[in-house]
Amino acid sequence: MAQKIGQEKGAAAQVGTFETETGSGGELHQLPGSGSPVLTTQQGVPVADDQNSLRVGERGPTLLEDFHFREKIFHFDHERIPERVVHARGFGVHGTFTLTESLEEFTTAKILTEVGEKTPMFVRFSTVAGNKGSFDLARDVRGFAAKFYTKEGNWDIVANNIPVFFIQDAIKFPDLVHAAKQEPDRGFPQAQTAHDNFWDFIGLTPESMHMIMWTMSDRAIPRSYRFMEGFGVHSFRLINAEGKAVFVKFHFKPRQGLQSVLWNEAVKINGADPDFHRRDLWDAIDLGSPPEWDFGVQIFDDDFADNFEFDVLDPTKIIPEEQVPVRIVGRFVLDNHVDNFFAETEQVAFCTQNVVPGIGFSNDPLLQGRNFSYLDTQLKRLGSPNFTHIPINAPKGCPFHNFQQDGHMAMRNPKGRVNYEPNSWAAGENNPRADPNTGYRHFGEEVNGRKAQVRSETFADHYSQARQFFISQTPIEQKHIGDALVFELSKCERIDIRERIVGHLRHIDQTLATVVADGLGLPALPEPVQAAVPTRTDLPPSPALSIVARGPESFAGRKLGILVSDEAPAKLLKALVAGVKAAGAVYEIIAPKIAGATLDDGSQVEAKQKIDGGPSVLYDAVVLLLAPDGAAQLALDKTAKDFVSDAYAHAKFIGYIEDALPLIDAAGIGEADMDEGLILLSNAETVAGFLKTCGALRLWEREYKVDLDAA
Ligand code: HDD
Repeated sequence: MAQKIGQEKGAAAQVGTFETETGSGGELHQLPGSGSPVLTTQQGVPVADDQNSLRVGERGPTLLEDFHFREKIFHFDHERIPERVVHARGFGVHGTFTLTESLEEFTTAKILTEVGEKTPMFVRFSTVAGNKGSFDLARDVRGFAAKFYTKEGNWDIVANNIPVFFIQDAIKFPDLVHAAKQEPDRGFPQAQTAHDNFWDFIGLTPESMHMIMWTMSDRAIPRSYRFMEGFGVHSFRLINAEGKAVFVKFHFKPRQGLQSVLWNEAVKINGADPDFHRRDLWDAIDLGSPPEWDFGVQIFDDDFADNFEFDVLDPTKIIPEEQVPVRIVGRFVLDNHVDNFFAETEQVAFCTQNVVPGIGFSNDPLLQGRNFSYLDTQLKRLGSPNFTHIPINAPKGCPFHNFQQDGHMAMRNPKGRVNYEPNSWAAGENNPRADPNTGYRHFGEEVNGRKAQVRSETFADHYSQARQFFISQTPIEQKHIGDALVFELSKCERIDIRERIVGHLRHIDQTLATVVADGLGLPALPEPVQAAVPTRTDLPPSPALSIVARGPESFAGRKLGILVSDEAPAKLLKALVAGVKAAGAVYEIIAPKIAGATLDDGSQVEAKQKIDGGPSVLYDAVVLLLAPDGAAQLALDKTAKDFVSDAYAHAKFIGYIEDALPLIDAAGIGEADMDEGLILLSNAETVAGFLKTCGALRLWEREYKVDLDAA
């Protein structure tokens, strides 16, 4: 109902109309001539003074009577809600899913059978261990939780960017998370697993070894959310119209390709831009190149499951794509910012139990436990069973009716007399009924057995797939895994904790175990820990598991950093900018001063970053366009030297002109270090060649050399 407010202010207030969130109309008084509404209390009372509280005399005490002051402070005091116990730091974005191939043979779910149908969706990316205010580039698993607002209800795939998990049974989740997060006495370290408690738990939990290979790999330091895969991890069920079920694993594959950063780079990015990942996604959407993913499924039947080398209910195992190919059946694009971070990113509530007809669960003990935990945690976090009334959590693609009522903050309240079923009141909008035909049906799987707290023997092999992952990596990726283990374990104070991990590595790969033992300076190679079953050495490498082997072939979606000085060559910069655009990439200008630079043709170029605010770790490749004076000056500047030496050490491609050589030299890159990754730019042709080479993203051979130089 529209109501008149503010009329009592007489001629001073103009009246307009507005829509409130609940859809009821109202009238809004505007401040004359300002185009803005008048500030009001939550009760709608117009406020005359928002700068001074009510007091006695000019210097006297504040009065309790000031209801505006009290309401404002009261509300502010309660602005925070508990952060998520894990995945606290997240970034949400809206998008659309489109089905390209029907899975009607396997499922009745409309989202997976109606080709061309567009389903709105919301994704929240996250890190796991760090608190809400931590940094984006922690070495960590990334959450990739997706909510699809389908015509048959909300479907959540609460995915990660890694296809396996640390533990096999949900009962161990609190221990895992306690061990991974800050140590309880000191409250640090923040957002990292490089500490005794984590590695102690891991060393005593051999089932985590496969996951450890992934978290110590480059997967745990992605270059951007845009360059990550997503995995539903568990085997789920698809159920068709005849009630028959198959197993399914869900995959999201970035159309931009996969990419990660180096650990040394991650450490520096966290200082230079703690919001690196969220800014990257925000900018990509703003610049009109929203990221897209292919949506794929691995479908397999019970026969396959019975004959597969491992248990398909074990969440520490994958099914190699070479064995069951990922069938691409859809695509999604993430192309819309949230309007309000709190309302959407913070308040979104994912639950693994949110499935739609035609999609069901397997008996994976981790999934079964998750189905309890997610619903439960939302009550704590959002404060009411009515969290489903919050717009980001409410179904969008379909009507919804039930007799659930009351509770804190109930925004949707049934009308009329009937609030139970069965009832003999007249049929109608407020009297919903279950539908045996289209309603959700659980898959009628036969189950029998003895009640017991047991772990199936089919879950006992903890090393074979860890080994398979390791041997599937390119040599540089294997080196990164070794480096990461040495780094993390070097942060552990207890030698026995370090040694126990090496004892596990001995079941995975002897060279890896030796390299890590050597990196830790252990006096001798520790004995292998006792294994339940011997490692299988017959599993072939799975090329799908490597990032580098599947690297992109173009520079599209990547970012070039161009360092310029006054008198830099305008013609070359123009060619670079055109080339970058043609490659579907973006660039940023970095200059000694934020005002930018005056080029050799007298034109002015604006800078996005001042040199110390735009270190080279923020870019995929860099160019040095410097005039002799500029190069000489920057050769004396520590941050400019770091810009070049870091780009070099991080194996990036560096374009330069002759006049920039003094800076390169000052950065410690002598003539003998000039490799094919340093590319001389002189004209449009060399610029085009440089950008083509940048498509390889890194000159990995250089990393070995840099590491040897450092040793
Ligand atoms: Fe979880 C959040 C992913 C195991 C309990 N989890 C959470 C989020 C993601 C995952 C992406 C963030 C959702 C968001 O952005 O709001 N979790 C996983 C994956 C797992 C997994 C892929 C293993 C395959 N989780 C797991 C277990 C339990 C939980 C075994 C408990 C038994 N997870 C939670 C939680 C969280 C959560 C405590 C914290 C906030 C929330 O749920 O909404 O309930």
